[in-house]
Amino acid sequence: MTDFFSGIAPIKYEGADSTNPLAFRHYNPDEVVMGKRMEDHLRFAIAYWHSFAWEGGDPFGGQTFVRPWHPQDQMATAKIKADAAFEMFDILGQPYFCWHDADIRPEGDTFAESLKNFEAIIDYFGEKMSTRKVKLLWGTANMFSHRRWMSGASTNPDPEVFAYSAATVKTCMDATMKLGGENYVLWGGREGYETLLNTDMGRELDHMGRFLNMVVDYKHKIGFEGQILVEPKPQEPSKHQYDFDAATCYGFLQKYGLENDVKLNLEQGHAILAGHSFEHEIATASALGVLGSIDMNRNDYQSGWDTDQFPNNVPEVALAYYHILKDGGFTKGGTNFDAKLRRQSLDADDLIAAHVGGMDICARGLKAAAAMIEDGGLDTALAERYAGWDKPEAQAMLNSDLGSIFDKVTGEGINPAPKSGRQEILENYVNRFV
Ligand code: 3MF
Ligand code: MG
Repeated sequence: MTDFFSGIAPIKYEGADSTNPLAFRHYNPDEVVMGKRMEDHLRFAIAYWHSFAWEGGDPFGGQTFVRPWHPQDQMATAKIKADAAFEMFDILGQPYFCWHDADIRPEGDTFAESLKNFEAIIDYFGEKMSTRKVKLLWGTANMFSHRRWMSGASTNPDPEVFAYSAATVKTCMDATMKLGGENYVLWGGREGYETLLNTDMGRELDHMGRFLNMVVDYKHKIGFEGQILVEPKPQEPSKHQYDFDAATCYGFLQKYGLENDVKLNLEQGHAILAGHSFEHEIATASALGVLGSIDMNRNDYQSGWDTDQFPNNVPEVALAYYHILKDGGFTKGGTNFDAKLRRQSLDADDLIAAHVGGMDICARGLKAAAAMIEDGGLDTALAERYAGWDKPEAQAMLNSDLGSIFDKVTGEGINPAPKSGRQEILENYVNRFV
């Protein structure tokens, strides 16, 4: 037991009229939305790195947070950190959490020492999970913070770093499986480059493709039934990252024969950095059959970097869940809060309130998305817009050729009349629900 969250009771649903800052006003886990409990739709997860490992630093200044688990370079404090984390899970009651190896264990002087620390904490987690409902949404390896990864992990010019990466991912997949994790994620923060003057891009892409194939082979070897997910992001920390966005990742997966074995973990802030909306990335992955899971946060629209703030924009979140529900909803994936406090938000109740607000925003978005689907207005508009394609002669055209189509256009004097796209009418429609 720590006393970090002392005085904060488990968060309850009190309804939309509640003025209690530490109550849910929209997230009601048992409420049924489109035939499924809200908790089972949203599948919330807490990210260990932002909530417990990050110390409040930015490029201009170091630590602002003072926590009972600091300094984080000792096994004793790693256990205090785990105690506090599970105390927060008990308060919020979210069904999942996620970690990187480096978030949960102190780095050792050797690979073997880091692994020993890691395995001890995984066992400690296992004990805590055995008496609770909280589960692991995904595990991942941090292959971007330590200086050994500065030139990449699987794309590093040094084969010894490739080897260290492979060994690291093996241990993280083993630990994810041991804890019953439902996904394994790879985000390549330094799988990219700073300058082409020192980079053989084709070789690096081939190594990354080979590495991911080894990950999939290992998944089958150990019988891991979770999804393997890659997480697109266009830049930061690398100037150019190979997994730029959903469409780029799909092309990569196809080239290396992985499109049926690997799906995507999409993040709101990364979509914005790539110049897309979040719903664009979700709809792209859905159209390509690779929507896996989401990292929920938001980026500041002025600053142009990855601010990882908690979500607070219902219309944006509603459109994201609209496309997730249209895809059939999460199976193994979920909503991971890859979001951090502002560095001035020092207190334990800031951390709780941030998650309470984020969960409520997502619940409101989900309810709005479900209401739009149940109303069917957008489906009707789409059906009307594409109705011409339901005609047999339109379908037959797709199986014909340019010459025959030319004969038809000239023979029948085809002269298409432009029709309104009705964008403002549809935007007004969405605003009725959000
Ligand atoms: C970086 C991220 C990462 C990934 C994480 C798991 C540190 O912008 O979003 O968080 O989510 O590495 O893939
Ligand atoms: Mg993320």
